[in-house]
Amino acid sequence: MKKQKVIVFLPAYNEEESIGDVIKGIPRDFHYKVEVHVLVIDDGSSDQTVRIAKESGADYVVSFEENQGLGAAVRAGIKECYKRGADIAVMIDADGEYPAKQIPELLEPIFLGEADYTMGSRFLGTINGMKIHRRLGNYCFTLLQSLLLKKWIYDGQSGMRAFSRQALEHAEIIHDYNYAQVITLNLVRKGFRVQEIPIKYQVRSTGESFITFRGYLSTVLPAILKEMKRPVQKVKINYSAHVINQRSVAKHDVMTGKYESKLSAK
Ligand SMILES: Nc1nc2c(ncn2[C@@H]2O[C@H](COP(=O)(O)OP(=O)(O)OP(=O)(O)O)[C@@H](O)[C@H]2O)c(=O)[nH]1
Ligand SMILES: [Mg+2]
Repeated sequence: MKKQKVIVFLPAYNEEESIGDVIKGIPRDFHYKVEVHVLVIDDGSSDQTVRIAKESGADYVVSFEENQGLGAAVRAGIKECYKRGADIAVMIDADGEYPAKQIPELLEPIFLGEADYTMGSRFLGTINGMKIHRRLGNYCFTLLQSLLLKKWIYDGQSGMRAFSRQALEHAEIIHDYNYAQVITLNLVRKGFRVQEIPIKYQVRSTGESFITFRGYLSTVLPAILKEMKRPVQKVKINYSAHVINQRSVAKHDVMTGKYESKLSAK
């Protein structure tokens, strides 16, 4: 059987201090039926992000001439992965907050044919260092998505996600500022199956966050309402497109970091 091509993409804006370690931490060789490539979407960085990304093993870099925003960067990442023939794409922030080594776990429900879209969930896993106002903001925006979708979601703002090829083909991000909420509303309404995987989250120790309360209220909230008003068509999903295993024995303990799965066995 042909290997499945997984492209891991990182949206990055001035992340020279952290992007190297994130790229080096991406598991490349965790299953004999999977090959992993790394793509960086450089959102007009003015620092050494691109040089360090290449030196650390990035296979491809797409650079915007000017900063366009995280929503635009993720949209470009999705498009590029699809164009490059990815069977599955993973996105992970370049700021080192999300555990690249848990990418195989994020992929597992897709390889088992149980999900088309997965999100690493900080609130199902462990959180180190998130400030209280950020925590409350996350709860509110996650609750809003749950109510709109009539489906319980634990972490709607995660910076670590995976998409089947069909999800890549159909995902729409309707604004440039952010993607986190509108893409989930879009994919779930189209019938894609979402699953959340517990992850270990560590708040950034370098660089700068672009999240502002005002940005969320003035841009994200109207975009959520706009997305919900758009009519979307259900997609006929191929549930077994990426199946490479029988049901695995995934056992993950976020406290000890121990993980056992048939997928991680070579
Ligand atoms: N700051 C910023 N980051 C961007 C932009 N475009 C892409 N990114 C990248 O998007 C990812 C998430 O950005 P963060 O600022 O960390 O956003 P966040 O993780 O939701 O917020 P924090 O919890 O404060 O870290 C990082 O990898 C950034 O480098 C942009 O226009 N501004
Ligand atoms: Mg971050």
